[in-house]
Amino acid sequence: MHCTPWLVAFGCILAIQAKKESLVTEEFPLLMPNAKPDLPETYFCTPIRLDTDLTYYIVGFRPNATKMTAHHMLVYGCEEPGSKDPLWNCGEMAVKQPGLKTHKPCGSGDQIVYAWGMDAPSLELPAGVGFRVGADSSIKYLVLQVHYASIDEIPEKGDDSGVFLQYTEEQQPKSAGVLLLGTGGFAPAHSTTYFETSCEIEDTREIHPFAFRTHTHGLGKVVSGWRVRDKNNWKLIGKKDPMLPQMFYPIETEMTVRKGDTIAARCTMVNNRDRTVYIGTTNEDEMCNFYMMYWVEGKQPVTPNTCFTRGPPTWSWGGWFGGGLSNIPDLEASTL
Ligand code: IYT
Ligand code: CU
Ligand code: CU
Repeated sequence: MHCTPWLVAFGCILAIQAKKESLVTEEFPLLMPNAKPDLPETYFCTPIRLDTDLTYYIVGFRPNATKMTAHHMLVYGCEEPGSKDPLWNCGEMAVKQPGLKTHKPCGSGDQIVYAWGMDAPSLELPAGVGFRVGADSSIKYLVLQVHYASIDEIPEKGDDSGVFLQYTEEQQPKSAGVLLLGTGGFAPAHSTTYFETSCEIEDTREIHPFAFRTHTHGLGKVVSGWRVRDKNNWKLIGKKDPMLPQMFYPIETEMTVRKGDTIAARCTMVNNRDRTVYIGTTNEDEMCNFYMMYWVEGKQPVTPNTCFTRGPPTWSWGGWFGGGLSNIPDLEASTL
């Protein structure tokens, strides 16, 4: 699009703006390769290797989910995949399919770029925002993980659940990224326990959160994520019942996060069991995660992209050896 000098500047800008709105995107199918899980609760992973000479910008995700078959699906960006096989077992709390290797989704450098739970809609990133993958990025592979809830609806030829990646080769001015907050720690038997984490933001750019996702296992009641200014001025980023589909929900409030702010998350867990429940990777354990999807101007996402603490009982938001935060919204952080 070129504008000859006599075109009124305004008209020219409109023309360019119109072109931007009509961004040309392609769709790439990241689908299970006619997978045939033998049992429910199977977690399968399949990789795609990205061209390392070209940079692609993922601007949207369109799920191809066969109802009832998939409980959840995750798309990981990896430096190295867990395996280079077309299909492998990759569940944290999984049934293992004989004949297939078992590996984590990513071998190294992993981050979640999309999450689908029952009835999740497509995820379109804001205008001008893209997940940068391929050459000019640490994401060299994309790995699809499907958690099979049921195998009854899988056709003879196998399952093709997955996601259509909407991408462009046109450079996007803003980069999408995901900040993962998590904790360690444990919940004593018959207790309500707060799993808390927080980190100060060092990046000098303005960070624009636009979606969030929560993840716990069965004991999670409420997960809330906050921006804390001056360690005492709290603003909610997102809050959800983690038993709802664990997908990325849009952030309603327009807000930015900047250097010196603290990002904080709390998982309120109720343990009615007769035993202590620890953070860990099996169904018997727990996890406490708050994912914040954001965009920043420029080519690189924010690093570090994780914020983990020891969690309870030794680490808490307000503790001296914890987050050093005050004016904690105790009730709002633990009720829906
Ligand atoms: C111990 C824990 O909290 N694990 C979480 C978060 C996590 C995700 C990634 C930890 C690491 C990662 O590289 I990606 I280290 C966890 O496993 N969360 C699950 C998985 O991402 C499936 C989830 O559903 O959020
Ligand atoms: Cu699942
Ligand atoms: Cu988990």
